[in-house]
Amino acid sequence: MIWNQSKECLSPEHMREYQSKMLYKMVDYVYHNVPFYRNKLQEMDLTPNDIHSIDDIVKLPFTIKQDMRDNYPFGLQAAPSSEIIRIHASSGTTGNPTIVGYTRKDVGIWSECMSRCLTAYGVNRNDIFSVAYGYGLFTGGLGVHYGVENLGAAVLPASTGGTEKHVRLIRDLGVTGIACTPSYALHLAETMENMGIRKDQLKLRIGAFGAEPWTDAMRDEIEERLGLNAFNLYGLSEIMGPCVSYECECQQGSHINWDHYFPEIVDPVTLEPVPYGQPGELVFTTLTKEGMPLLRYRTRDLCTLYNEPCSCGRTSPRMGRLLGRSDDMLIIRGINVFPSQVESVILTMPECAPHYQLIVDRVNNIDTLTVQVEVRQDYFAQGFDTFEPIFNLEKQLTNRLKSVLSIRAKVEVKQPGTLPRSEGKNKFVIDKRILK
Ligand code: DLL
Repeated sequence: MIWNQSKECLSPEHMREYQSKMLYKMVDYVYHNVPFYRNKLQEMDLTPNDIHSIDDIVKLPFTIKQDMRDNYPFGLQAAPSSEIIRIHASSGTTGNPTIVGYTRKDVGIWSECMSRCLTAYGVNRNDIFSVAYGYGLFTGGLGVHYGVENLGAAVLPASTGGTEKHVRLIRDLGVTGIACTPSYALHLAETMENMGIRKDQLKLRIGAFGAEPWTDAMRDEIEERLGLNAFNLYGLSEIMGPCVSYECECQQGSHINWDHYFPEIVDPVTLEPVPYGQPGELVFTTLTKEGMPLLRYRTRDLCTLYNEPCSCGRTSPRMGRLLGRSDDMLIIRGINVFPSQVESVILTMPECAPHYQLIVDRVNNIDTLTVQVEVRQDYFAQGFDTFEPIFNLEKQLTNRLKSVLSIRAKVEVKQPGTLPRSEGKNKFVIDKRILK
């Protein structure tokens, strides 16, 4: 089944015409409504009239996360605040989070695109669909929720946590679909097994997984343990949230909703365009967004785009699995964490030396973060070699990190001189999660 045949299967020629028209409109819109873009375009001696077709996108300036930080909170917003009906936030590299405001039309398009994803997975009005992404500032929960409602299936807004209760509800209500991070799906499977519940007691048949990297081996394991078909769901808050791309039944990459989010691949160093079939950094331009439209937003996600026809009939290009990132962002329990955020917290603590290390691991399918940091020599000499001050320091740091990162980290304060020092490229992060 296809949710929106006229858009998802539009011939590439007609889609080009449509995208060309929308790109002109979008550039005109930001030129007149976002001083940041007007200045950038003027610096490059560009006006909306220089946009004649979608190919002219390469003339436009890039946008990066730092631009949002510099224009915090609403500097990149194009719509007047009276038109904004929803605000989400995600982590920035340090300090300020990225704020994204949505108009009513944006939320409608988001739901439409999300319904396209769900339909491609095989979800229909008879399904009971559990959304186990976090509800709140994160776009996962509400984003998928609205798509399920728009499609007409029944949504169970389970959110995260309370896993045993959730497993019981999945069994008792006959829940047929679920959306969560792939690692949470494995945690759910484990909890279910520990509760003595077998997968043949459940009616689960479809899973929509994303928000963090996963592999085909994880797909096989989730499908085997939960007894469902697992599909990829990709998105990012800056562009919209979950719904930017989705797998169809062919599972040969994820179809991009390119009538709304126009993709390009560029070389992350030279920023030159990279052709289909070759890896590089994924860049999106929003073609229809009103709240916070973005031109050529550098996602930092590395992947390859394919445009060979897909036997499902959809004509959109597909993105392969993510190959990594061109920055140092970590995704821990589905939450974006930058080592620089940890550093900024450590630097506020006079007792701590600027020597630290992040250790990321996965225990029982749940990501863990340990932050090791050295105490300063002078504090060490003045009593910070005994249990109590160290314990209090660890507690204080844990709380500060929690409020900045939104996840709990285990803090270990170490003696001066015990953590490895950089040799050339600093290795602050040890990621032990093996994604095979
Ligand atoms: O993670 C939105 C989302 C929610 C997507 C639920 C899918 C499902 P952010 O918090 O802004 O938004 O994080 C975006 O997460 O740039 C990728 O690095 C990573 N990511 C998202 N989906 C996938 C995926 C949401 N399917 C960042 N596979 C992106 C691998 C993913 N990584």
